[in-house]
Amino acid sequence: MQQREDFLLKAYELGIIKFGKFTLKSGVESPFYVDLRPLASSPQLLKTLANNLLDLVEDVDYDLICGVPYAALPMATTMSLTSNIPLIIKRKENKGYGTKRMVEGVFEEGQSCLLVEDVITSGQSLLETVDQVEREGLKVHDLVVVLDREQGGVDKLREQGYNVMTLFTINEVIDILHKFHRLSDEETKQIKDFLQQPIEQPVSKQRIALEDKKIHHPVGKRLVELAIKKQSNLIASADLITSEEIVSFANKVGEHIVALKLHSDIIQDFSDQLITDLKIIAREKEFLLFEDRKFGDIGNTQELQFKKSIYKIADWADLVTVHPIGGLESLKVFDNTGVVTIVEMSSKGTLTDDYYFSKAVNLSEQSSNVLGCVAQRQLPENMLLFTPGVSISSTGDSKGQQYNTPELVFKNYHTDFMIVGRGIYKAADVKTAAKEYQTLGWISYLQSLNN
Ligand code: 5BU
Repeated sequence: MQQREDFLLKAYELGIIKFGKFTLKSGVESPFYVDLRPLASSPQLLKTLANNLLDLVEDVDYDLICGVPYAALPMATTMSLTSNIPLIIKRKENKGYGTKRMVEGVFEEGQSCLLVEDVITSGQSLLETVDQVEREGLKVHDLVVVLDREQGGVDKLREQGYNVMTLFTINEVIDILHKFHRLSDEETKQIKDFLQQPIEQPVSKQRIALEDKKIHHPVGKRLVELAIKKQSNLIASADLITSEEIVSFANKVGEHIVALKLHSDIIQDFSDQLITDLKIIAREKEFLLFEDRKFGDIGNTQELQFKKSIYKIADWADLVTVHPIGGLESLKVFDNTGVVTIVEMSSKGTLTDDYYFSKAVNLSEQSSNVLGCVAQRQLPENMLLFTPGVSISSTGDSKGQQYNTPELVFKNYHTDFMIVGRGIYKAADVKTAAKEYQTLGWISYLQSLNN
C-alpha cells in the first residue's frame, strides 16, 4: 500500500494530474485533467510502474505486450524489457497513409497479446483499439490499465468478456492526494461531487446555422450575409484562362454564387481592365472576389506578392487563400482582405495529415486576419469552412483530385461554402449548372441543420 502511495505522490509531482477547469473532448467541463505522458521522463517511476503492472498480470498468459501511443508506449516498452516478452505497437490511425497495417512489430496470427493502456474512461476507444488489434489476427483477452476514471469503461469491457485489470481508480487517487495534503478538503469535495454526477453524453455535434456562427472578420460577415440573402453557399471556381471567358462566366453564374474564385496567374491576358469589369459584375450581382493564390512564404515575400505583383491582388481581392505553413506572423500582411487558410487539401495523398491539420487550425484561430479554412472535415465553430472537391457527377480526375457530393460535405463536414470548378464551368449550360449546384447546396445545408 505504502509503495503505491509513494509512487502516486511522486507521479503527482511530475504533473500527471492537474486541477482547475478543463474542457474535455466530450465538451464536459472537468475540475481535473489526467495526462500520464510525463511518467516517461522519470526512468525510476517508469520502472516502478512497469513492475506494478507486471505484478497485476502475474497469473495471465500472453505471448506479446501491446502498447498504444503515446502514454502507454513507454510503459509497455518497460514491461517488455523487464519481462523479456516481445513488444508490438498499435499504431494511431494515420489518414492518408499507404499501408493499412495497424500493428507494428513481429507477430504471428493467433498469438495472444496483453494490451497496455494509460487511462480508461467510457471504454469506447479501448474497445476500438482491441477491435483493430484483433483484426490483425491477434487474440486479446487481457488488458492492463493504469487509471480507471470510473465512467463505465471497465464494466463495458468486462461485459464483452475481456479481463480488465486496473492499478488505480480515480477515487483512490483523489483519496491519496487528500490524505497527503496535496488537495484541500474543499477541492476534494468538489472533485468527488463531480465524479458522483451521472456520466454526461458527449455534446451533440449538431452543426450551427450560418447566422449563429461567431465570425468577427467583416469579410466573413459579408459572406454570411450574402449566403442568407441569396440562399446560396456556392463559390464558383473560374479556372479559365482568358479574360473574355471569365467575364462571360461571371455574368452567367453571378446571381447564383456568393463568391467568384480566381487563379489570376493562369489568366493569359490578365489586365486591370479584367478586374474593373469583374468588380462591376460583382457589385451588380452581389458576390465577392476570391483570389485562390495559395500564398506560402515568409511574411515579407507574401506582402510583395500580395501588393506589388502585376496582379495587384491587394487592390481587389475580398478573400485570398494562404497556406499557414509560414507561421502566425506571416499571416499579418494581408490588411483587410479576408484570409482563408488551407489546412487540408482535397487531393489524393496530400501531406496535410491529422497533425498538420490540427496545428494549422490552431494557428488560424489565433490570427484575426483569418475568417475560415479550406478543409475536408469539421472545423471549430468560429471558423467558416470552405470545401473544394465537390461534384454532383464525378468522383475524381486523373491528376489526384477527389470529389464528394454537396449532400456529403454539408452533412458530414458541416461545410459552410462549397467550391465548384469543372462541375460548372465545363457544363454545356453554365448558368443552369450553377443554379443546380446552388439549389442542391442550399437544400443540403438546410437538411444538415436538422440532423
Ligand atoms: P474542380 O474543377 O472543382 O476540381 O476545381 C476545384 C478548385 O478548387 C480548383 O481551382 C483548385 O485549385 C481548388 N482547390 C482544390 O480543388 N482542392 C484543394 O484542396 C484546394 C483548392 Br486548397
